[in-house]
Amino acid sequence: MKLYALPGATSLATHIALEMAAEAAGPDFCRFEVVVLQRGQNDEPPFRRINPLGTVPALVTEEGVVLTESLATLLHVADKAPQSRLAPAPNSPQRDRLHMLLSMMVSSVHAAFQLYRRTERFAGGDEAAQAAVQGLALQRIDRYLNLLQAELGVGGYLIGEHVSVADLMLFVTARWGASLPRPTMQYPRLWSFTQQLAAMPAVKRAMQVEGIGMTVPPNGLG
Ligand SMILES: N[C@@H](CCC(=O)N[C@@H](CS)C(=O)NCC(=O)O)C(=O)O
Repeated sequence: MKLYALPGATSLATHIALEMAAEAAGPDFCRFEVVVLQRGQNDEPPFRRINPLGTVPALVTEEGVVLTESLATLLHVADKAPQSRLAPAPNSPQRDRLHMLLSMMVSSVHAAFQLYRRTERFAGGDEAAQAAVQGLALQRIDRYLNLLQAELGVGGYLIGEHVSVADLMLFVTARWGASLPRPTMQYPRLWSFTQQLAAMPAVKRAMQVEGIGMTVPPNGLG
């Protein structure tokens, strides 16, 4: 498999999933490669030929199919390595919960971050309009971070006692949130979850390959 990523972008969740899947499945897991694009390279013809939208993640599967959209890439990797327990078994209530939380994060929550961090795409160059959009985006993000924090179970994860791909998406989201006016550190259970994940070897490896730490620029990527 080959994953195209931008440093610290949504693709980080799929990158960590690949690391965790390989860790759990050992030689049974297929070889994978991660191509870390630099900002702007995603708009250039070589990558546009892979994903015409220019967005990451883009995952070339073992079958040679290009999968985009984090929901699809995360579930693909999880299902390739059931030993990793990154996704509960299909047709179980926990799998339904995984779909619900993942879908919320990749659609509503990600969109709210885009409103805040890529405001010019929605409000144009008008500074007053940008400030209004950012204010509304922050309210939405706060609502979702509170909700997701409340969804963390007693074991500290979103689903049961084991890390799932929903947790990986939450980690990426919480990392972005560290640069907000109300940063993730002010959501105590969410921040403790974030630190717990940041300490995992697979997370550290992926972040090292992408050349990132826990500090995030306040705008730009998203
Ligand atoms: N709905 C997509 C969103 C993908 C997306 O917008 N990714 C951002 C990075 S977080 C990106 O590629 N941005 C580059 C751009 O829009 O130019 C998903 O869930 O993967």
